[in-house]
Amino acid sequence: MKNLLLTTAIALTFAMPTFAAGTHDGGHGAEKTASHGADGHSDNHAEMMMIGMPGDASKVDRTINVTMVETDDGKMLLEGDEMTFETGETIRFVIENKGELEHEFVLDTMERNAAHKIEMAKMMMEHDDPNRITLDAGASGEVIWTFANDGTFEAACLIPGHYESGMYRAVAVGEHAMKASMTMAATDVQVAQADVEYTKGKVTKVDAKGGKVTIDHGPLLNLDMPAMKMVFRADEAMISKLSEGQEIEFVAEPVKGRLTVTQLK
Ligand SMILES: [Cu+2]
Repeated sequence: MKNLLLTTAIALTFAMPTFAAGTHDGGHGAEKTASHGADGHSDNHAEMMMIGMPGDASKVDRTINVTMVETDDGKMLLEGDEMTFETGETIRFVIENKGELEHEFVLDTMERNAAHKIEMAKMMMEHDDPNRITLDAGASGEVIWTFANDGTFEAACLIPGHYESGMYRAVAVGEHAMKASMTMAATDVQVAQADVEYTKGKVTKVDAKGGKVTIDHGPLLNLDMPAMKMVFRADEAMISKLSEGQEIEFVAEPVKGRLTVTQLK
């Protein structure tokens, strides 16, 4: 009887981890595909993207001009020509950064841009993918892209805080062109109407001279950022109310491209 119990126990011990591992792998694998698929760290990877593939410079159908700008009221924009394309069209995007900050131009699905935005905020990842170009202030560059599939895509800057400042544009390919502009309009309204939510956090460092404060915080819903520890800007008046170890509830917003603590309670 003792032996039988022992055997059963061993059988269970072996069975359980195998089952658990199987479930974990499946879930994790799927998640990885969703959030890391857009990395396209190799050209092969990029060729399989929903939005299309790097284009052939000798087969460019049209040129689209894009200007990266920062406005006086704190917005950042990708200005320029309408981005409505035919399926299969190869476009030369000529991009000029007229702002004072570094910006990037990424072509991808909205889902992948959203996933990447979170990764960028967490790790400040540097990217070098064919669907992406990073431009210093005053610099210009090109992305040549062939749009392979019908659908609603997005051109965006995923540098933390920039997307939230308005740095994204709808890219409509094929029959979905009309739908795309309608969806984007609806998204804008949603963002504008969202109530400002206070986030809980703990101040871990105050740099009064630099106008910076490090906060270990919960999810920032208005910025679509997960819980993490990061540096925010704060003006003199705000800094004077903050001290190391303090538990706070705060609101952070992009101000001139920098995430800034704007409200506190
Ligand atoms: Cu930007």
